[in-house]
Amino acid sequence: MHTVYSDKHKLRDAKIEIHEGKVVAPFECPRRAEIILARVISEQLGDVVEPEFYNLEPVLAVHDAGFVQFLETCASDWAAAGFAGEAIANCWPTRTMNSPHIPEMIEGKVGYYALASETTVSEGTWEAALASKDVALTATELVLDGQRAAFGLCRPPGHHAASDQFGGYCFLNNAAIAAQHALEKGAKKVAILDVDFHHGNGTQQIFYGRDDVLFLSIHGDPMEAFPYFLGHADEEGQGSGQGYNVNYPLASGATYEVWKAALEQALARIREYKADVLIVSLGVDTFEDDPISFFKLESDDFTDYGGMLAALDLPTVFLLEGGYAVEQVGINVVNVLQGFDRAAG
Ligand code: OKP
Ligand code: ZN
Repeated sequence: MHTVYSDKHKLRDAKIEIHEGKVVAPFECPRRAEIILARVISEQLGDVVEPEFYNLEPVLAVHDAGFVQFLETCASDWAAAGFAGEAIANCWPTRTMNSPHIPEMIEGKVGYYALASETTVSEGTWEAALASKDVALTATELVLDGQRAAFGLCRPPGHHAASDQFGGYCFLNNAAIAAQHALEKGAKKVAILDVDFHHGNGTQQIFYGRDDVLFLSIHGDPMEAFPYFLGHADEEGQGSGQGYNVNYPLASGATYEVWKAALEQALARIREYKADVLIVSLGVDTFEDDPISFFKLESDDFTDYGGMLAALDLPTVFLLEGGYAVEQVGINVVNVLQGFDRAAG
């Protein structure tokens, strides 16, 4: 299958992340994409192509205009305020402070639009996020134009980004933008299967009230894992979206056997839904050696489930999300794609 890749991911190169009370080098770093690209090439997965350029229209179809404007100028507004470091949320509207007013001061704005504080908005982040959505849209377009599958090597990732919130290393929700684009291009039903270790809270929130996008996520139980405040099994959608949101939270230490049982249920639900297109939020932080996650998948397991995804027999768009065991991230991502390609014939 083709891989869509842009060098512009390198513009997302934050210097800090707050992790376990320490300032660390971000887990979500440019090297991740370099290693995955190198593996795509060395394994001859298929052609590597540049993304087409898309404007903000597909972004604004799922994200709030004020949020988008905020992201665009956040890093420069922060610098203009005289702050020397990277833009970071220090305080935000909590359960006891829910005034609708949006602060004017950049520090307050960052808090308003943040859902977590580990992720900074650094110079170049916005340009990289824009390129990442171009990668996602171009991969989607390849599949809508008749390719069996395509891989969008997105960086930064997207699945934590909600309609008006960033965080969890995510700014624009690439999978949501891609799904909405597929609908606008004539698909009637899109399934988004999120296999990243973390719950795709942003994607869930964006489509929670809708039945034209089925969202399914297999992830670390939010009682124990980020993003903590969404991703429970009792979140099933609302209104006409009731029944179109499906969460499979799994406890710490889940082996491939446990994880695969959840995947089988998810695949059965996708079959029943009769989707026109499948979008896979492909995070490989389910890997046993991932530094911030607690599942136990081994490298060969990724090949195995890639084959299971192919058996759905749907046009399939793979979009990169997480995976932080940097030395193995290329092997694990490409294993999924090769497993898919081999089974798809
Ligand atoms: C992004 B993606 C762990 C805190 C986790 C953020 C994780 C974001 C993951 N102690 N902080 O879903 O891979
Ligand atoms: Zn993740």
